[in-house]
Amino acid sequence: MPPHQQTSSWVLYESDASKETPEVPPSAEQRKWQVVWRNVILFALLHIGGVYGAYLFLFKAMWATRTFAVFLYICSGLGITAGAHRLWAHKSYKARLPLRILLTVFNTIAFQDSALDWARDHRMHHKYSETDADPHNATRGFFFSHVGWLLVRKHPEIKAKGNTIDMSDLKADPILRFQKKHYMILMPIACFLMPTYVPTLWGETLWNAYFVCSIFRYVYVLNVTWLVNSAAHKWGSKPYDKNINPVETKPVSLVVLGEGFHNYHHVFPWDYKTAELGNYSLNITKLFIDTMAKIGWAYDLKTVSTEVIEKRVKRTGDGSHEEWGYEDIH
Ligand code: ST9
Ligand code: ZN
Ligand code: ZN
Repeated sequence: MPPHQQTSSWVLYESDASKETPEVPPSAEQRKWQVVWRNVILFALLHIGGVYGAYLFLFKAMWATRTFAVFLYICSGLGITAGAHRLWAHKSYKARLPLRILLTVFNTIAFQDSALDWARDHRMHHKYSETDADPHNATRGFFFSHVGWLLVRKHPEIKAKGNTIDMSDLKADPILRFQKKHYMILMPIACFLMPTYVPTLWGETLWNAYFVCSIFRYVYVLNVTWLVNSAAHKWGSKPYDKNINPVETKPVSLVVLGEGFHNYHHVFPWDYKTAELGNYSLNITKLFIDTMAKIGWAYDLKTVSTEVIEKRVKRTGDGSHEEWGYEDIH
């Protein structure tokens, strides 16, 4: 087995501050694609609709409709960042029932498949990062890690190694089971019908409401999410571990509600901030979780000590940590 095919020793909830990473970033071997043409056609149509929706958003829609589209972007985005990612995939904090229900609703508006399936793929992405068992293996290039992985059958390694992922914690949650069981009813209501209906209450046309608040908003949130798999595995600095591909990128972080500090996140995946400091302006998700903690809906927020971070920066960082100015702030 070539070195990049070997499984990582990363354990989901334990500190991997001492984990050794290969000195040469991995690269993928040739692969025969089994293209799923249904997805190619649906995503092509969706993106054409998305571009048209962007035009209506910019030039035609009512201000209330535009505001509602942005509101849905933030809510559905939080359903992915605070819900599927930081709460369910990583268990970086705990949430009480009302927050779990709210995040499930937000998550369903985002239509990125059920939170159970999302978390399963994401746990694979961390455990088998940049190998064939990583669903969006970034060593296969920008396009594959962005959207290509949703257009082809999964690599057999994903299905083979999938059973090493313990999902019992999430399967025990009746809300997540309910979402998965009724996904094909809940998702169309949350992602398409509700966003199309609500703007008609202030006099918007069904046409504008559908293309702006459903299609454009959905395509936009999909693409910024995918940027974390593509751009944030490619262009940026590596203050915490220079031997892996994930990077720190402020531009991406800005549009993904604080999820662009991806070098940090891959090194310390259990930190609820998914960043060293979690500057509010670039990390709306941290602001949201902190607010939920203040009202008692979120608790047990996990983070990483400055000493552990500094040790790791010295041992495997690319030297860019100082440029980020963290030393002065700590
Ligand atoms: C979407 C998801 O877009 C995006 C996720 C992005 C993740 C980003 C992460 C970055 C960090 C967080 C940042 C967030 C930022 C957010 C910002 C917001 C502002 N383990 O999949 P199937 C087995 S979704 C174990 O059909 P195929 C299993 O038995 C977009 N087993 O494989 C499974 O059956 P079941 C909307 C696994 O046939 C069976 O295989 N959704 C695993 O190869 C079949 O699985 C779509 O467009 C595993 N990991 O098809 C749907 N995986 O599920 C697109 C599979 O019953 N997907 N198995 O247990 C598909 O059509 C198909 O999945 C496929 C592969 C064609 C891609
Ligand atoms: Zn990643
Ligand atoms: Zn993650």
